[in-house]
Amino acid sequence: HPENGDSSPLRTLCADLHAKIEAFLQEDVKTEILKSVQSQCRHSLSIISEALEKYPLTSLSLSYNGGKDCLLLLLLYLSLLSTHPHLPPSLPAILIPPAHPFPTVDAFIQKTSSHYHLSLSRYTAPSPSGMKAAFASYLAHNPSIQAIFVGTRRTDPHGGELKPFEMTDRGWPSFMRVHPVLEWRYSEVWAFLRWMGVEYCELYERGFTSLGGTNDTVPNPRLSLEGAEGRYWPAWMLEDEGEERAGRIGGG
Ligand code: FMN
Repeated sequence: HPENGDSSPLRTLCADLHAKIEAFLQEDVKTEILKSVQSQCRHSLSIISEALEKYPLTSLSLSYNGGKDCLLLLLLYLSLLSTHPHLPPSLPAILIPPAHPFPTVDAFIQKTSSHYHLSLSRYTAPSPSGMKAAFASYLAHNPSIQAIFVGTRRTDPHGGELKPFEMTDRGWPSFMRVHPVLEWRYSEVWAFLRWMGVEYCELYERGFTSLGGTNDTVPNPRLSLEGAEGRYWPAWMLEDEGEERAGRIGGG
């Protein structure tokens, strides 16, 4: 077992998550959805392992915005770190919030970045082109960072053509994007998070299925509770996965 930091809070957290995810993978699950979640987990873990072989931990960061997909990614990443020999006290992560963030999402990010021991660099309210500037600044201030885990899935607006390991596009600050959860379907993400019993952002309990900013995100109309105006089913009840972004305004 790793020689130092055995009882650091981060290592304890990683060990707990590792045990939980291993138990899930070993379980003789009965439903098709949980079987597919098991295979998605194995696939994602293999991509994260590959990243950990290719890059020293000090050169890895995580794009974290408090959403369900990056939460899923974070849990898998932490579980694999349980046997890493040299864990820092906290892990590099970067947040580039939308121009008009939800206070609820902010609060969730605060709470979870502390709970999961993230050292979160936050860049405030960028214009769309400000995202490049934010990454350029992040890399300039953190020159060891070479690769960033991103929770993009295939069905996201920009997810169609991505590979698990993909350098940023021309014209973007240069780093490797690592996409371990590309192939997860909407229902699988929820099945996993609910099986794990972890806290997720409460907006998902109120019918939001995709989190943007306050100016471009409303609860998903497909989840509206009949006869109870302004009330919604939780995000995980959405059956038509093609409607995940039905609460996003303006195609964002
Ligand atoms: N967009 C690009 O066009 N090329 C890139 O190389 C690129 N790299 C990104 C790397 C990271 C870590 C993140 C978080 C975003 C990157 N983006 C890049 C922007 C995303 O494709 C997307 O436009 C942005 O995250 C906004 O997503 P949304 O429209 O779903 O809110």
